[in-house]
Amino acid sequence: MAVWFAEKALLPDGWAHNVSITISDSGDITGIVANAAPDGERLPGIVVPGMPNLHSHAFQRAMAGLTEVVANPSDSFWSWRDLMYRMAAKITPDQVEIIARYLYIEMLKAGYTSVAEFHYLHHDNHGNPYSLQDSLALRISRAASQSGIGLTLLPVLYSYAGFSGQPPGQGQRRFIQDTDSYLALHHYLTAQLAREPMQRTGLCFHSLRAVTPEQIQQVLAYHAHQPQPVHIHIAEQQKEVDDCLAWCGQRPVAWLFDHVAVDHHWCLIHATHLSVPETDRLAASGAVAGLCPTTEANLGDGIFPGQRYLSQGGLWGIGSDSHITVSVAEELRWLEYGQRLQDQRRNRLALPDEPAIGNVLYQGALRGGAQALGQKIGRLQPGYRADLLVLDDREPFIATASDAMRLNRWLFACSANPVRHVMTGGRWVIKDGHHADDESLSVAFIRVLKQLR
Ligand code: NGQ
Ligand code: ZN
Repeated sequence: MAVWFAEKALLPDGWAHNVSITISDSGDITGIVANAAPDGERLPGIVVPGMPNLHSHAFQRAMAGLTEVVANPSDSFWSWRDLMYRMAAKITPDQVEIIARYLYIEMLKAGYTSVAEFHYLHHDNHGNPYSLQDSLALRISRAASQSGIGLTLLPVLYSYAGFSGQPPGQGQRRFIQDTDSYLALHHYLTAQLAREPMQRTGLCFHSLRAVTPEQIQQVLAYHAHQPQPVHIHIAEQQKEVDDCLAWCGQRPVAWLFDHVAVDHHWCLIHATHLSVPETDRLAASGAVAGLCPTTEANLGDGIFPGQRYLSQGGLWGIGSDSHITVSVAEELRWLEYGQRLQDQRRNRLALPDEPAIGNVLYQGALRGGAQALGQKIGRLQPGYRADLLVLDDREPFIATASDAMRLNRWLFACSANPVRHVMTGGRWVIKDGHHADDESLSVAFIRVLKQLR
């Protein structure tokens, strides 16, 4: 057991002062007392809960920046995807693990203390399955445990290239499973991850394009006795909406709600293109909208109807997805800025009882992110995992901020990252901006980038 003392800490209902935080040997918070007498070791700075990252394709970190080159005048999400397939086709198991380890350390430094990995890289480069013991998903699990980040591992069911069961293309050969092989992988990984205290599995469908309605029903029926997080990409691009309308006469989110019991276990990734009724249904469902503003901007997806969704009480969280950038602040800032650019107004994502945008953004992303990962995280509260950030109180904007303005100052004013120390599961993983494996992993990551260039 350890007792820490923070002069300022962000609790579920706001900032508290002189907070004593007790953490068990197993890494959970067992006591929080505000206005306490100084006791225990002082946390050198300002304490906030670590942020869950609810959407990641780790291998895509290796191609960040390389696709910002015009190949043809109509470059789009779909031409980016072809380049992504080319990267996915050649990557080796060792490379997957090194990229993920390096990325997860970048995430920790950025303030993400857990990640949901949407993992569909299943087979070797000929499209032949690995044995379960050699599955690439285990490389992800190992990368997470070695970096110290929490993990919700989402092995992905991916069977088809488009609506109505179109046969997969050559570029998708490493992704393709049927329902049985998917369930076997999920079962195996769940047993393996039971040994990792900060890891769990969840269910995942790549998209309505990549699975049939029957497959969704089969997987959910198989797991009906044990509900768990369920993630899906949905309505990311207008073309997906158009193809879905051509397939069934309904928009993707409307179809999902009419055919599947979407509840608080679900996380709908992107959900960019929503009609007003779809926005309101998603908000009322208790499911999480998994927003990835920097990737959605990078890929030209569109803008999520954030203001309406928040006004309807919708839950949401953030993901760094393709990892074009790895920054909690940038993700949250762009969520708000997208709304401003679209509406030609300022301060869009306020709530009736919370006028400061930074507070709405940070607390909202903690709540939705934790729900989407299905873990006891995202709150400095007894019973939750001790995942926390210490912000540098020597940083001028952080040092001088009032309680009401502190998150606004971080998210909208700091040009450098003020995250100084990071604790996950009660252990320090980032100290003064550094991870114990920084040097060895930079060398390994440089080697991988050269190999993949
Ligand atoms: C993915 N990426 O699965 O990596 C997707 C695109 C697709 C993002 N949505 C590929 N950012 O939709 O098939
Ligand atoms: Zn994605």
